[in-house]
Amino acid sequence: MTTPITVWGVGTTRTLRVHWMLHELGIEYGTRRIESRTGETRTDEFTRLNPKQKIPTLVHETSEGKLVLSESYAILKYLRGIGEMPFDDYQQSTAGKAAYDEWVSFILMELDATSLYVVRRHKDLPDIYGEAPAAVTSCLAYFEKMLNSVLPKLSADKPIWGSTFSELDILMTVALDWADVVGAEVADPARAYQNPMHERPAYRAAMKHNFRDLKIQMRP
Ligand SMILES: N[C@@H](CCC(=O)N[C@@H](CS)C(=O)NCC(=O)O)C(=O)O
Repeated sequence: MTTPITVWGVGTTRTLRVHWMLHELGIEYGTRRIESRTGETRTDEFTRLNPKQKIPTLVHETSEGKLVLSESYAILKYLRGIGEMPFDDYQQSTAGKAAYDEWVSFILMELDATSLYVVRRHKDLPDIYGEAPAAVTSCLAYFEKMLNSVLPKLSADKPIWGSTFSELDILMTVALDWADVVGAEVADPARAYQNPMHERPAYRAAMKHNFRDLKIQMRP
């Protein structure tokens, strides 16, 4: 049977975000198991689909045509829009929406792009991105400082935004997983928040799906 949704990409924390959301929503989909740093993102077929040559990439065949979407966060939001994941009153309020934007900017910019991803590039992949020990040290410290600033908002028994699980929990949990991979310190309240997320059946299923039988193991 063919399904209208196909995800290109496995084996990274960014592809995990998308597989996790699809499992949470219980949406059936197909996977093209291409990996980063294998050359598989540079084939003509994939480049026609995503000229950025980046995974994950989502393809959704609908009655209105074919939607091709890259950027894992945009894919999460799109999937939430077509799936069934309820919003509570706070999440629909103006203040709640502003808090959502605040979390997204914080996780993607402060925790991920300016901290963990820099460490990943210059500590674990120096052959591609070059060595930069001073940047690695300062980005690890910056990540810890930024994470510590939100510790009072993290707890073991509730999602980070409103009263229900959302894509923000996927972004935050995967950032914390990523912190472990690159050797950043994750303080106890963040660990307490992360542990129950790891128990979610959709997380566990997505982890298996995303990291099985890889040509290149992500963990250094
Ligand atoms: N901002 C993008 C980043 C995607 C990205 O950088 N993907 C990497 C893997 S984590 C990739 O596809 N690299 C291409 C390659 O290494 O071949 C997202 O969140 O989806």
